[in-house]
Amino acid sequence: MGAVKLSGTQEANFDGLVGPTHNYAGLSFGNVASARSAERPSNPREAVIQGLKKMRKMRDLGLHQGVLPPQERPYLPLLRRLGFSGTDAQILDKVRQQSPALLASASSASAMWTANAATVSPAADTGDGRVHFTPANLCTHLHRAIETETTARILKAVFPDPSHFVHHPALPSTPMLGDEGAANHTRLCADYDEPGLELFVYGRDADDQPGPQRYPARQTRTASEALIRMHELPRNRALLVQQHPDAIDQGVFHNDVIAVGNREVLLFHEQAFVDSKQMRSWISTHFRGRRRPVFIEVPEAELSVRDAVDAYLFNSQLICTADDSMRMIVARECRDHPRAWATVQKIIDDAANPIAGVDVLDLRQSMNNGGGPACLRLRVVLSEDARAAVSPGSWLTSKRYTDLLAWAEKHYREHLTLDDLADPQLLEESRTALDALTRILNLGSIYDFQRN
Ligand code: SUG
Repeated sequence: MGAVKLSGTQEANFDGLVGPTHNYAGLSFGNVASARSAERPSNPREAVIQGLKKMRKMRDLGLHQGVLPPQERPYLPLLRRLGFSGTDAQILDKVRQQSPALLASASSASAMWTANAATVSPAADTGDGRVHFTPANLCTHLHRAIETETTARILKAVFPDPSHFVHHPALPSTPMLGDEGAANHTRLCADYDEPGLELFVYGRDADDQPGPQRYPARQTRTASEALIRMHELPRNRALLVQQHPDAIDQGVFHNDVIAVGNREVLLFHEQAFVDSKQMRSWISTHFRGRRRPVFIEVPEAELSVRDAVDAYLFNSQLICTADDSMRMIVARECRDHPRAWATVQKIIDDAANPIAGVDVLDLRQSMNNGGGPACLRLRVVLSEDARAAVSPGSWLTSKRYTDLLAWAEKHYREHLTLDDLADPQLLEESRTALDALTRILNLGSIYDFQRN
């Protein structure tokens, strides 16, 4: 871990640690990997270690890397609220018998995909010069909707200083305001400390607009419009873009499965948006600063949407390195896919864009649920002062990396099936693990079981 840290205003990544109940329950209709993996046994320990190695790699590349904790699962407060009563063990037994689907929803480790935790607008873009956070309501799926309250609490603990950070409440949890956070939000800028353009991608408008026929569109235009107002973004610096309904119907359940932006670069598939021509022209007109926008549009004839969904090429992270160039961080599935890998090579070889290299990560445990490199991280652009205002225990240091590896080895199982979710011992193990984690990350009592 010797790389020089990037200084000045930079993008930091906050990755979600995989929770001890990581499993494959097939909960996400419209996410083809989730359906394909349903009921397969998982390996939570391998999953959390794969995520930690990813964070370490980012840190080795000189990036500022933070850690967000997993959530308490199975989530007993949900089950009690739905009328199950008795001791924790009795509740788990009842729900296993009466509604295995509810047990699965209450047990998902889905909070690991922190690209869905919140929408974040950097200080340079907002009316009051502070970083704005709005936790996503994730209201299309129960297992995700139950993340919001704890996520809000965690974000406030990690970004506590009101002179730098503003925390909005999540949007009301109703289909009209479906909000899935940063997975449908991209920022382009000439330099991170300058005002940027924020793109808000939605899958659904008013009911009379043509939308996807097969799979749900999770992000609504009405939600994105509210975020623009709440984050005090000037209207000439925020654009609403409609995701292509056909892409959603082919398994593009979030825009980050088909497009990714970093600094001046927007890498996207030809069929990502309803009208990419109009989007490109708006960006070119409104972009300010010492660089020009760079569009990398991958045609369907080169890589189909289906290929993109299989290989997760667009779910790569694009990161800036100390020499001002960029690298792509891709999942192993991308290298294993000949057409996707050819596209990656082409992008790297093309001198018209600043992407100069690629790193490959093994994230198979998360990928099996549709979570690639970009899903696992929440990007937060921070000045040096704002970085100093982040709760110090949330940064990945060499020591914390070693502590977290040892913690995972100690507390996580290597084999988990859906039948195991009702095991009271698993609940106990998870709580013990999370309690120890809040001490490693120095976050105080953020979980319901610690507070009650
Ligand atoms: O919401 N999968 C997640 C994957 C989220 C990926 N995030 C981004 N693209 N930013 C989802 O569909 C699967 C859980 C299961 O089936 O067990 C799941 O929730």
